[in-house]
Amino acid sequence: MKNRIDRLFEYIAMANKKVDCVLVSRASFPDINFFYFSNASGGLFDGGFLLLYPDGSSKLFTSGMEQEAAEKSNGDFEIFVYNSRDEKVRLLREHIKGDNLGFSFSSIAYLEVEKLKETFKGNLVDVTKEIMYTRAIKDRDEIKQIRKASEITSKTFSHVPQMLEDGMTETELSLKIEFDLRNNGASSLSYESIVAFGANSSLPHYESSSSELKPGDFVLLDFAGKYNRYCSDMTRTFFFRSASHEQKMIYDTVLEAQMIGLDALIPGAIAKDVHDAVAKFIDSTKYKGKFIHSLGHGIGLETHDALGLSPISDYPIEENMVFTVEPGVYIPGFGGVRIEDTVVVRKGEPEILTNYTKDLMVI
Ligand SMILES: [Mn+2]
Repeated sequence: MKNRIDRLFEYIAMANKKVDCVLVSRASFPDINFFYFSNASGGLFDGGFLLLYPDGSSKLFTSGMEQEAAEKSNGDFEIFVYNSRDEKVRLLREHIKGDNLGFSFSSIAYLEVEKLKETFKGNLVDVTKEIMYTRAIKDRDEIKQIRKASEITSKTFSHVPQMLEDGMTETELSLKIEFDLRNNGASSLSYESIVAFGANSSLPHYESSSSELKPGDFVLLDFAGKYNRYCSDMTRTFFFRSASHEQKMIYDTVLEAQMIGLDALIPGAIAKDVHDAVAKFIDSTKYKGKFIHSLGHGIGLETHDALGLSPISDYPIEENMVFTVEPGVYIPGFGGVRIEDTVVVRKGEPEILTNYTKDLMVI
């Protein structure tokens, strides 16, 4: 596979944009694109930046504080060190090539752009989309990290049945889960864990509270570990002590919906058609209108990475894109079920990276 910078400039050329050099800045936000293009393994590089060139080369600019981290990193870049704001500006002036500077307009604060305009007088070109497309297709190394993160997460899911206790709070279960994730080798959490008991499970982005677990509850768990900056994402819904007929019906519907989504996720399919196939199925059941979010999202360095699987996603699916497939049915005041896996698009069926049973589990 071609290197990431070459692929970025290919997308820029395909969009007929004229860009002589791309700036990836760590000045405003923790812009994850910096780590994507540098592949820097350690360090934070606050205030630092990268310049990417059409010949596939790159330069990393850092304060003296992180010179060592830059040198120890396995990135393929030339390193330049500045020790003052003036030196930084001088380096920028010296190394920005040409009159057309590309950067992601969604990743730099307005204030930083104002400063940049004092340093660079040429054209500023937005390459947000091109970076997004580059990042959407994962290389072998990225898939390896996501696979590892997913294995860690799946292992914790397999420990959940032993964790559930009558009367425990959502917060208590979160703590047990997060301890277990770290114990299995997660470097951190991919996102804030969602632990929802009973009727709380009807809120897709529920925040855990002091609600107590009781027999007959839905137990919706959406949590995942990170490994080497790479995320995974997984949801399972269990039932505590018993499951009613209605709960089982919801579960079976969501499970079937997920199978439909996985079957449709093949190279060449248009992303929104994958979402639509699932939404259409759920709408053909008694749970019409109860699937209230998009089917999934890209995942990688960020939990919500690049392209999604939503009703407005009009791009074609390609091999080695990594997505979540996560249909759900939510009944306010009663509860909800979501089943989510992290998967890699392959030639035939997608490869599922998060592996734990999807059989209805009454614990
Ligand atoms: Mn997700």
